[in-house]
Amino acid sequence: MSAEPITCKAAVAWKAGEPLSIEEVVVAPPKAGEVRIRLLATGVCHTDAFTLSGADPEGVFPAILGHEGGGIVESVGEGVTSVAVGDHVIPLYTPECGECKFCLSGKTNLCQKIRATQGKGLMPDGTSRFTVNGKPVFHYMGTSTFSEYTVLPEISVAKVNKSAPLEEICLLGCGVTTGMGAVANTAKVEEGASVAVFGLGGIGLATIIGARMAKAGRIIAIDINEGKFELAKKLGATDCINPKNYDKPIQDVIVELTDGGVDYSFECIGNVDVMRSALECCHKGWGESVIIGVAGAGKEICTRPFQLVTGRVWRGTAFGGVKGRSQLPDYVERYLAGEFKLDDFITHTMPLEKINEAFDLMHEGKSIRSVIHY
Ligand code: NAD
Ligand code: AHE
Ligand code: ZN
Ligand code: ZN
Repeated sequence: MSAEPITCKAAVAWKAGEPLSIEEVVVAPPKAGEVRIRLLATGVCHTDAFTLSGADPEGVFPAILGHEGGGIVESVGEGVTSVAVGDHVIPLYTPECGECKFCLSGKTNLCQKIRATQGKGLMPDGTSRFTVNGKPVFHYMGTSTFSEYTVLPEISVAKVNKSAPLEEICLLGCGVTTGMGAVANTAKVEEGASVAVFGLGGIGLATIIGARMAKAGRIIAIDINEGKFELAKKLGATDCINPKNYDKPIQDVIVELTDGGVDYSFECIGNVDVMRSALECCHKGWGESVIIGVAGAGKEICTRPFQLVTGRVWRGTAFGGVKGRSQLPDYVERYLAGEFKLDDFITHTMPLEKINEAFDLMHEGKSIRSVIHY
């Protein structure tokens, strides 16, 4: 029996810079190669706020934002074989088709099979599955988790262990995986290495967890909000530094503290000036800096080329280099095995109706992750 449209609640971003508005949205059935899922929970990531602010060159409106979800497959379109109704899944903004040049390269997780349409807020066939009062509303990052139901391409869901609580493992849909993966896959931090983490939100704290798991020797946590330091220390930071307490550039402070600079640094803010500091606090000859933060339209990074000539390396990472379909289920298993905790990240939970409070809490520096429970 083919699926029918579902009318449900979603938070719609009508315009950049305006609060989200709770609307009745009609979610069309999944087409061939697509699945429709019922969300149980979604985290709110800074990237949602970034796009809502209007700073995202790919931001289109009206749209249903959200990309850190956990849900259950409600119906599947024609030809879908890898997931079935009732499966627990995490939506993937970085899909894994397994057959494009990128997937086959073995060098990247950045599957490009549907990237063009995804970046335009559309499903792979160039249309949207969402309407409000008969008018189409755009998808976001191929996931749109700020809705009770959403439609995704089959290649954009990771099937995970049903015994894992979706209200927690939704955080593996972006923030926690990104930070942990950046350490393990992108930087490949080794035992005893020194690490600097700039920005102690969900991403930075997950980076600290990853660094601790890699048995880094020293983990220096940097933030201008000292309220973040307690949790950073609990998760493994050995030093916490507020750049505002120094009258010289923070990179100079870190170079002095570490006898020449750190082995690895991670920028988890999206500030191009901090990206420069993160590179320049790396050790001459080998230090590597990984950009995780997302910077707004028109922003550019700069440093003296001499920084690179003398052996420092500048890298970036999306979703921590993790291949969602083949590797994310194992993150869930590791969570279930108790290797790391997720509840430390969840400072607030709320129903969809209060989602704007999640953005306020983030901007006020009061939350790590707010999780919406449907
Ligand atoms: P967040 O808002 O929860 O945390 C950011 C932290 O940075 C806050 O603690 C804030 O106090 C701190 N900060 C701000 N300005 C600072 C400064 N000048 N110096 C030091 N600290 C400063 O954000 P988040 O959800 O953790 O996301 C962090 C960044 O990572 C965002 O840019 C987000 O878009 C990006 N992100 C990227 C990926 C990826 O795949 N590359 C994935 C997820 C998030
Ligand atoms: N659309 C923006 C860039 C946004 C961006 O960099 N997104 C990250 C994920 S952030 C998750 O919180 C990402 O995966 N990038 C790779 C990709 O293909 O989008 C812009 O600048 O245009
Ligand atoms: Zn995110
Ligand atoms: Zn691919």
